[in-house]
Amino acid sequence: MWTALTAQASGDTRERNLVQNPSFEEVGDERIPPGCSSWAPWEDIAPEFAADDSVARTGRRSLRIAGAGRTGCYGYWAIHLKALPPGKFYRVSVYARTEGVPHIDRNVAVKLSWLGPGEPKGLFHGRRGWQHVGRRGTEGPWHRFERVVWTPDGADTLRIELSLRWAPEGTVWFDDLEVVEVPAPSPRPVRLWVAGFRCPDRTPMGAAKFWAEKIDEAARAGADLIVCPEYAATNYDDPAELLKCSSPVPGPTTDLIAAKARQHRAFVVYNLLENDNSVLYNTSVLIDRGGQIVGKYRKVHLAIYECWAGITPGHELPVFDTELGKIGMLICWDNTFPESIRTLAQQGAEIIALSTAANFYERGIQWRAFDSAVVIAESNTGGTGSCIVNIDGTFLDAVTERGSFASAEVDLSAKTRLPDRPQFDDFRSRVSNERRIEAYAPLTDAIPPGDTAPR
Ligand SMILES: [Ca+2]
Repeated sequence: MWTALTAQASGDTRERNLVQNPSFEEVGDERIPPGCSSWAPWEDIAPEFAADDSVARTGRRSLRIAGAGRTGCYGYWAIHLKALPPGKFYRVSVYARTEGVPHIDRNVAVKLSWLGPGEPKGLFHGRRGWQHVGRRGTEGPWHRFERVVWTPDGADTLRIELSLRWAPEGTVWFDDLEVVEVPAPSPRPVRLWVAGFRCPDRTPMGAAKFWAEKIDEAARAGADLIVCPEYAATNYDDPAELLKCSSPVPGPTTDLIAAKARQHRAFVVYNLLENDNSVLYNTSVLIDRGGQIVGKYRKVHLAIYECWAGITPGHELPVFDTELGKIGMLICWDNTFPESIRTLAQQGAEIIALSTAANFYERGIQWRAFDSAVVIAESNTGGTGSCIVNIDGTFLDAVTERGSFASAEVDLSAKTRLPDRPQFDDFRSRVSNERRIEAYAPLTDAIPPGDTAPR
């Protein structure tokens, strides 16, 4: 008690590990570390559990699970932390090393379950949410798993599961489990603004001047990120006209938009027909508060008329790490392919700025957001269809009449819980971690050079 009081009085903020025996050095009866228990669904698929004196990250011992040659092997070491107060945040971390494990992110899982007092501790019922702890890096042969979690409503017990699954020839060792209380993450509010106006001027500078005025309007609404719609130069029948509609990047049009971004201290996503030495791209540019171009992306999936007109596709779906958060951009037809948003989400995108010229995403847009747990800010050239969709697929705001805008604030630090569905706590992490890329080979199987076989 004296130590605790002294630490408090001196403002010592050293983190205290809530895990007893975190390095698994002590062992009790049957050489099981106190506080740990092993579990498998039934004997035929049970892996082998042991405290291992031959492998350790620190001290001289670790927790081992081996697949024991059993197809379908599945089991975990469980550690419970009880009497945790509500509304607190914790950083959970553990180290693991493997041998003979085909895919560490599939076959080794560090999972958390939250249990309430006095509830049945069944496999499914009684859990008040669960979360994955993702792999964050390596230190020598050891992989570090880490994440920050919080005590959900009604829960007071954290159950940590250190598991091996579906790796009959694999072995995993765990060591140095740590759970420490950390401050609640700071809010990360971002006010999004999407245009619902039709631009009457299709010349590059005419369009830029029109959108510069709209950026003034967005700034009055307090926007942090302003999304302009797809430029959609109208005359795709006449290549000479199309060239006149194009602009270099950077160039006079982006300079004008950048000046507005700087004036209003707002981020802007601006779409235009980019001319790069007479090669044309449908390009969106991300400009920061200081008026600097953070990056650009060129539409990957071209509309068929764009192909006919001679526009060239881009080949990348980049994500830009900004002071607002991680931002990905999409242009119209790119969003028709769910792979586009998933590719951005897997790179950590939190906000997708979608510039469109067609209003046929109205229903699909909600599933696009839900599928990958991202915020989508869509601005449509035609006006209606512009909207802001939250990570759970709900509309935060939408333009229903042409000539207005939609605006909403999102907190990117918020727990990504789906309302009324606590078992989906942190849906984004689950989607990311539970993907099975091994089964997606037909999606990612690039056409080899010279391959002309029909597909
Ligand atoms: Ca140890």
